[in-house]
Amino acid sequence: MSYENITLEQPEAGVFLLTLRRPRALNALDSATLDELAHAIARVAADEQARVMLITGAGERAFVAGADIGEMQNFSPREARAFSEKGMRVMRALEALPVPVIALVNGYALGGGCEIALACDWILAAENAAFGQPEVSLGIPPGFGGTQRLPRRVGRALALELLTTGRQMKADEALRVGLANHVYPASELVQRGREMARAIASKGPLAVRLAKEAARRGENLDLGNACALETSLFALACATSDQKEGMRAFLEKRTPQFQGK
Ligand code: CO8
Repeated sequence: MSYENITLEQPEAGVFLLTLRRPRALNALDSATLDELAHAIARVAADEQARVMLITGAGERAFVAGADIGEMQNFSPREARAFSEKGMRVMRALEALPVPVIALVNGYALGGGCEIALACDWILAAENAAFGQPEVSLGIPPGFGGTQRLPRRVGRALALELLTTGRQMKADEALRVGLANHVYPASELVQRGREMARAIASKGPLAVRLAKEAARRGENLDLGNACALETSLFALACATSDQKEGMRAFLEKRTPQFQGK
């Protein structure tokens, strides 16, 4: 499949960079873009050499300005349901990727754009980032998971304020409330993302996947079961040659050579 609205590059081994590219609509998500996203995410999911994925928006103004309002304008309830379900599948697939996924939010991340960022494992924001769920201004609630992931990320009270007022949150506030992990000048954002990706790619690949799996799957378990899950995954890691290599390298005071096995 060739893409028209996104690009998927591999700037270095194991590091994928997905860029949303619909400049005429500030990278807004229409059905075709969601299909392309689903396809690209499946490619990364199937790649055993994948270490980390970065997602950003083309241009200087927007990460993603939401779902495409032109496409949604005349939706029947049936079409709206199908579109919401398509978006939901993309967000779930993103969240379920076995490798860390980092959103590089450069400019507007509104509506479906904020929902993509929330489906990523964490967010690096440019100084001009603006997050928000402005759907109520259009007479709709969010439809790609924003009502569920935003409260889980920033707490129910702040999420409900944002969801019901449509207020935009700037980068400094996003940093303060824990929505963004770091804020950088816009011109440095991709570079900083790539540096972080490189740092992750240098670690034990299976250990990184297991850490993500434990954190993600444990989220919906009670603490006892979540810790039992961690124990099982920890024990599994000790069946890998990477674990032997990582510990041997430490004791021999050298850099480990991980094989992902
Ligand atoms: N959809 C379609 N086109 C868009 C969108 C969008 N979400 N956002 C911007 N554009 C277009 C504009 O129409 C404009 O096109 P044109 O140049 O042809 O007039 C172009 O992008 C540039 O936009 P502006 O001229 O408006 O640029 P500004 O700098 O003045 O403003 C904003 C930038 C603030 C981002 C403004 O464009 C804006 O408010 N955009 C809409 C933001 C929004 O409401 N997003 C939420 C959409 S709803 C949603 O995401 C729901 C997801 C789940 C749906 C499931 C239900 C079925």
